[in-house]
Formats: sequence, structure tokens, C-alpha cells
Amino acid sequence: MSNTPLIGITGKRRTGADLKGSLKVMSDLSLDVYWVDYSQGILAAGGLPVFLPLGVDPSLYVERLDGLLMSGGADIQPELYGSEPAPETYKPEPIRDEFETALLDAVIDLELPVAGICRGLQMINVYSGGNLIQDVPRHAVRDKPPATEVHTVKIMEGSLLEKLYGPSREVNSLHHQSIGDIGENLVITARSEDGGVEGIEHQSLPIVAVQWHPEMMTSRDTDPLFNWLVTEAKK
Ligand SMILES: [Mn+2]
Repeated sequence: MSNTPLIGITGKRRTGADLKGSLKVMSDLSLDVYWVDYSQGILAAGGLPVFLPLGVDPSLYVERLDGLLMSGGADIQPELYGSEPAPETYKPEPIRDEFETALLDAVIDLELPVAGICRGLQMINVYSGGNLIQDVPRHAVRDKPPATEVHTVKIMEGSLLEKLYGPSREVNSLHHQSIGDIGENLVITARSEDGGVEGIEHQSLPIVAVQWHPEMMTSRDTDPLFNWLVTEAKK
């Protein structure tokens, strides 16, 4: 068990009031939460998932981690990529933006492998100096189960994502924002038919991210992104 790679998973902050059935006297208390499909994907790939609570100095975690999964969630504060908040942008979670920025500082320092999903992809891009399109309603499919494959992504020849997924893939789409300008040292390696960015990777570091949600698809337990992360984390 000792050589099972330890994979950190990021999550979001909520309050007791957000949790159905919680005691009313606990309404104002905080919860850090994540969707179990992320940890199940890591487990199925042979990794040991560990949730990273917010509000801790991330540099204290990274020495013990072998890899990082940056999960989906709230919109990133537009100020972090030099934009005014558009009316369509949802309420941000500044505590999470701050935590994940420091976390990326720390994991990049150690060259740990990073997989990003949805907000994770967007966070990696914003961290790298890129920006976001604040609303892409066509990709925010909210009236179908999350596993539903609703559009195709075309994957760039010779990219890491192509090695993982092949030249194209049918994917789900639950995001309402997407990448605008790409950040430094990142390459766009997957796009939807309308040109939207669906996958990115780093030119020299083990960082890869997708805009869709592999953890919510029926292929979760054999998904190449989770397998890549756990395999890289063993190195
Ligand atoms: Mn999409």
C-alpha cells in the first residue's frame, strides 16, 4: 500500500444552510465538500484519494502528495484575469481561488502531475495568465443527466490528450464558462465543434486538463485522465 500514489482533490466551501437536513443551529457553520465521483475515479485508477480542506497553507500538503486533481466548481473571480464580472457570472468563492492559486504555486515548484477538470482547467489557465469567456450557454447543459454525451471534441494530433483519448471523443458538457485567451506555456489540444476550448496541456510540465467531466461519465472507472494522473504520480 505504501507505494499507492496519494492524490489530492480540491473542493468547495458551503454552509450548513446549504445541506438539506442539517440542524438549523448549524446553518452558519462551514462545510468543505467534493463530489465522490472524483475520488472513485482516482481509486479505480489505483490511486489513494485525499480531500484537501480549504483554508490550510497548501505548501504544507504538497510534500506529501504525489499528484493533484483540480475539480469543478464555482466561477473564478473575473478580477483575477483582468475582467469586470459579467452579469452571467455566478457568485465566486474567493477562499477557493486563493487556496488553489497557492496550491498551484506549490505543486508546480515540485513538478507534481496535475489533472484539471472543468473549473480545474479554467483555474490552470487563469493561473497561467490566460482569461475566460464568462458565459457560453450552449455548453451549460442542465436538462440532461450529467453522464449524457452532448457534443464531440476534436483532439489535436500528437498531443498527450490524443494519446489518452484518440482523435475525438463524445463528452458531457456542464460548464457555462470557457477559456478565452490561453495562458503562458499552455497549449490548446482539444476543441468542440464550435471552436470552444475543451482540453489544454502544459508544454513542459505534467499538467493536463479537460473542460468536460470524465468522472461523471459511465466510462469513469477506466477513464484515461485518471489513469494518466495515477501513473504519473508513481514516477
Ligand atoms: Mn463543452
